[in-house]
Amino acid sequence: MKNIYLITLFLGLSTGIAWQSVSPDVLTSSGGYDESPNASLSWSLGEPSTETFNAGGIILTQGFQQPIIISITGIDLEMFAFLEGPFNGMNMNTSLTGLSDFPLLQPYSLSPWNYPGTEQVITIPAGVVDWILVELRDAPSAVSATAATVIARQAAFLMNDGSIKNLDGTGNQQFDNLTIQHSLFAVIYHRNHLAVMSANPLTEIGGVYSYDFTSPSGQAYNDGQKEITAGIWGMYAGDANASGLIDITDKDIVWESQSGRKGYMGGDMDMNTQTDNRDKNDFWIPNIGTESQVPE
Ligand SMILES: [Ca+2]
Ligand SMILES: [Ca+2]
Repeated sequence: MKNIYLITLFLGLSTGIAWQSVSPDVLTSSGGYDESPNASLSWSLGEPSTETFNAGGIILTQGFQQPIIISITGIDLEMFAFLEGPFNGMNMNTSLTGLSDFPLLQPYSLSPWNYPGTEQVITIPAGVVDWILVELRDAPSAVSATAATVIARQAAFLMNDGSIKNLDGTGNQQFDNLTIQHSLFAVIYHRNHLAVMSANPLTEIGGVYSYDFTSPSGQAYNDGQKEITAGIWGMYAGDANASGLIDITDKDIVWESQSGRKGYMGGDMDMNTQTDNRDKNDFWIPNIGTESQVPE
């Protein structure tokens, strides 16, 4: 009997189906599984637990009470977001990648992100606006998707059309070895814009999880975005020190020390390579007092 089970599972993998069930199941000649809101019951006849198989992230225990704990071996992420600063009414400017100090290594290893990933490229793909940091949270609801529910983080490229791509600039982001128990929520961090979290769970079709932060309204949790043109939403510019709050320190500590200079800097809020009065007047001033709505 065990051979049959293994063959079935391997067939599932080879067809590329994105497994995500973590509910218990019973695989015997006679038995079943049922659940109500407060209890679950599984049963089988004449099968003590005898053996556990482990292959390719799948654990199968044979016999009575056989939990099938299936780790997703890889999911695709297809998301869209805009940044207020570089947004030009249609898409986003890509001026930063022309800088000699545009980083080839992901820039989120510093505080407050402290992300240790080694994402790195040799050349910057065409159409890149900037590096961003994507975080996945696994929770029953948005309000409960706190920092304690983080299951993965990954640096990626934000492209000028708002799409978030892997390091070749064309493919979806991919995450390996995830186990999802509830629903997936995504948080997007950027160096000098306020982070956002999806107001709703990501939508899954055939192993591709999708979310569009740019429209319609209310896509960011707790209305954490700004309408940057009619019917389009983007992340707030002006958080030059990435504190999660746009306030006087962004101007006094960061912008003032960088004003008049060219380069990859937090004070360059519109991301046109130059830190100057336009950054302060057009982005920092209108957004003073705005705070990230990502659950802590
Ligand atoms: Ca700040
Ligand atoms: Ca600027």
